Amino acid sequence: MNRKKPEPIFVTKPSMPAIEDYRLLLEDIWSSGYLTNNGPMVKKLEIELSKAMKIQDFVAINNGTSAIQAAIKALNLKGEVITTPFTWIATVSAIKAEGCEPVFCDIDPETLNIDPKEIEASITEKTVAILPVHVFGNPCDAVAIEKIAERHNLKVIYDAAHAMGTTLNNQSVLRYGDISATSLHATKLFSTVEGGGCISDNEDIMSRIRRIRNFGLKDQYTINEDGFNGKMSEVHAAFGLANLPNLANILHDRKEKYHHYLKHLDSVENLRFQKLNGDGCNYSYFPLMFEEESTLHEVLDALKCHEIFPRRYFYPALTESVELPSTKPMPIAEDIARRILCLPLYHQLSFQNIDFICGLICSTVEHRKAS
Ligand code: T4K
Repeated sequence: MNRKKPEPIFVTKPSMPAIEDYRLLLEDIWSSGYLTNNGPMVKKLEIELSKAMKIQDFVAINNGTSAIQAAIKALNLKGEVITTPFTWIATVSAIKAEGCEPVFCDIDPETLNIDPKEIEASITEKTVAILPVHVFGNPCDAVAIEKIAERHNLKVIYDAAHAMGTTLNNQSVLRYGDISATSLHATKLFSTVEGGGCISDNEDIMSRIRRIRNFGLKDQYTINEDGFNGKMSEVHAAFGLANLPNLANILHDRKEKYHHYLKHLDSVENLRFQKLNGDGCNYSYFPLMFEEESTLHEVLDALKCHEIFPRRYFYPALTESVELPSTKPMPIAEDIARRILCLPLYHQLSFQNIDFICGLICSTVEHRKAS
C-alpha cells in the first residue's frame, strides 16, 4: 500500500471560502474603512448565522475561549462550576479566568460527554453552574442536565466549541442551556479564522454579552458591565460570510466521510467508537478508541511513516494535567484519554485517503493480534 503523493495529512484542514468571494467582501471593507468595533460585516454574520442555525440571535466574539468567559460574566457567576476533564484546556482556563473554581465530574464512557448521573454527586453549596461540553460535536444529554440544574437552581453554559451545525431533538443544540458558547477557529467545521460566539434565547443576556465584548460599555461614556475586548474584526467576519454558503455542503460531506471510516473500521476487533446521542451530530471529528494505549502508539507510528498525523484529543485528561484544589481522579476520562485518537477528517480529504488510513489501521491491529 502506498500513497501516490505523500503530502502530509493532518487531523484537519480549514474549510476555505472561494478566494474571489472573500476578495469581494474585502473590497467592501477597503472602501468603507471600517475594520472593527461591531461593523457591518459582523452584524451581517450574526444575522446570517442565526438564520443558518435557526437560532434567535448570535453574538460574535473574537474566539471560543472568550465566548465562554463572556457567558460566565453575563450570568454573574462566582463559585464552583462543574465541568468535564475530557476537554480542551480552554474550557477550564475560561472558568478560572472568571474567578470561578472548576470542579470535575467524570464522563460517560460511551458518549464521552459529562455523565449526568455523576453530576449531582459533585454539587456542593458553592456550586453555581454546570458547564458541559458537546464533545466532538456529539450533543450532551441536555434534557437530563436541565432537570438537574432546575432541581438545584444552577445555571447551565454549554461549551459548544465543536457543535456548530449539531442538532438535538430537531433543533440546534446551541439553543440549550442558559447560554451556549461556540468556537469559529480555523480547525472547526465552520470558521472565521479565529472567532467564537454566544447564543441564548434571552434578549437581556444577549445585550449584556454585546456590552461585555465591548469593554462593558453601554454607550461612549458609560461603563455598566465588567467587560473586556472580545470583538471580532470585520476581516474575520467577512471570512465567515464568504464561508457560510459552503456550510450545508461541509456538513453533508463530513457525515459521508465519517460513515466511510465507520464502514471500514466497524468490523475490526477491539476498536470502539463514540456513541452518538440521537442523529444530529455534526461529525466534526472521527474519534477512535483502542483497547490499549500501546496499540494506539503502534497505529500512530504506522501512520506517521506515511506522513499522516491524527491527534490525541484530549490527552491527557485535565485531572492529570491541571492542578486544582478539588481535583480527584476521574478513572473513565483518564482511561479513555489514553486510548483515543482523532483521525483526519475534513472537506478536502479524499475517500481514497480514508481507505488508505483505514487499511493501515486494520493491518496494524491485525498484525498485533497475530503476534
Ligand atoms: N472548548 C473546546 C472544547 C475546544 O476544543 C476549544 C478549542 C475551545 C473551547 C476554545 O476555542 P478557541 O478559543 O480556540 O476558539 C486546536 C485549536 O487551536 C483549538 O481551537 C481547538 N479547541 C483544539 C481542539 O484544537 P491545536 O493546537 O490542536 O491545533 P493545531 O494548530 O495543532 O492544528 C491541528 C492541525 O490542523 C494541524 O496539524 C494542521 C491543521 N491546521 C491548523 C491550523 C490552525 C491547518 O491546516 N491550518 C491552520 O490554520 O488546537
